[in-house]
Amino acid sequence: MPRSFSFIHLADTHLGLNWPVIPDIKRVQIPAYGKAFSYVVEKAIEYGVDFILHSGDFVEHPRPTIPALRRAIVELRRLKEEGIPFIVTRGTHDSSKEYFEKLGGDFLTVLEDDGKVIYVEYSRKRKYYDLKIGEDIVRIYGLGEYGIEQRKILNEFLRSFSSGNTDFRILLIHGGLIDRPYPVGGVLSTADLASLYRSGLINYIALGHDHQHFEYREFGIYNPGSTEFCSFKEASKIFYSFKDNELKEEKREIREKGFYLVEVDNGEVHAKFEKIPTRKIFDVIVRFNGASPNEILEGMILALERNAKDKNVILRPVITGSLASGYRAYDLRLKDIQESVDALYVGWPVCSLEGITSPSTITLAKSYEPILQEYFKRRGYNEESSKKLTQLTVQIVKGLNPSSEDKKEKEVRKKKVLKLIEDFELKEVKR
Ligand SMILES: [Mn+2]
Repeated sequence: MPRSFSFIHLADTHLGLNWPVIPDIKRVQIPAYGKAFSYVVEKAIEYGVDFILHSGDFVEHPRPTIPALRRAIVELRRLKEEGIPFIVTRGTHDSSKEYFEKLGGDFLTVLEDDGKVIYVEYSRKRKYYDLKIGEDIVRIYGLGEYGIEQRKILNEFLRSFSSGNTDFRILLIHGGLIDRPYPVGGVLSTADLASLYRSGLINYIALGHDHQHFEYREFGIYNPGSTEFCSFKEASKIFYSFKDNELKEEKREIREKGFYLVEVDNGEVHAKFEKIPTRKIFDVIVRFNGASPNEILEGMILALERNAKDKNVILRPVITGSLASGYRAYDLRLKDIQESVDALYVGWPVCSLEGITSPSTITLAKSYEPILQEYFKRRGYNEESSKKLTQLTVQIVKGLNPSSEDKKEKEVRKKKVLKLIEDFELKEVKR
């Protein structure tokens, strides 16, 4: 029976990511990811945990950029000095998909060579690692990312499974679950993992990959999520309605980032989710009812202003509900909405209005015709030639954008476009 030990479980640090991209070198977002990782390292030292587990996506790029490299080296050195082992498995972002770049291993191998991490992974020589803590042996298995092969690999792993003379067993997996509300390319189900726990083979399942935090304590499944926000998909959501010039908050879903602080006491797991101070990211969602573009502009500005009191927030306007009849989606003043408030970053507004389908290629082409004509005129072509060139351009765009995915039809369309270009009388176009 194991006595007591403690560890931290984190995942998806994505060191080196720069989201959102702000075209200003002073406001580059790469340090936000480094700070989040640094915070967890700080906590590990403060709590004096016995080890740290990372379930993959340590870095954003398989060949990390300089800031990511420096951050990784600095923080891992601190852990080394404190004698806290850092055990990691491979995520989607940690190794290259390019055939020849696989030669010589990935970035985690580089860190392993330098003694900075313990890299456990089923496909490698080091499939697991045994940590001796007092009288206990804690075994940590790694099962990195395998995409659609994940189930096959899990089964292989189980066939060759041996618990040895160990007291506590942990499995690191980088993969999503298909029965989650928003599955992120997962093939395993909660039931697959629950059986590992119930049979007593594994005592703690340390997941990574799904950036949204979730857990199934009764099955020993823990997914801390990413340590910083990596896209608007992960944002907190604030819902408003706008009616008779009045903005009313309906509800809010706040999402926070964090890691697990786990204490094991006589074999019993006590996992606590601890928050990380991150940037604040909000989807500002306003529901309109038959509103004009001006009313939508007004309502969206009000909602954004309420959330931009702190100038350091990242906001995305989301327009829902319905538009007054006679208006189209492109009548909305999206640019004005985006530029209405002073925030760290405001994303391009998202419209999901009822009864409005995205404009078809034909209407899109129509709205581009005057712009194209003007362009050709400015390049010195006469009125009639500008019209001809515009027509040709629009026909090419339409021709190359078939609504059908049928291969044969695509081929026919391609041939038609080529003929169109061939038949075009260049001689008739005059400057
Ligand atoms: Mn990830």
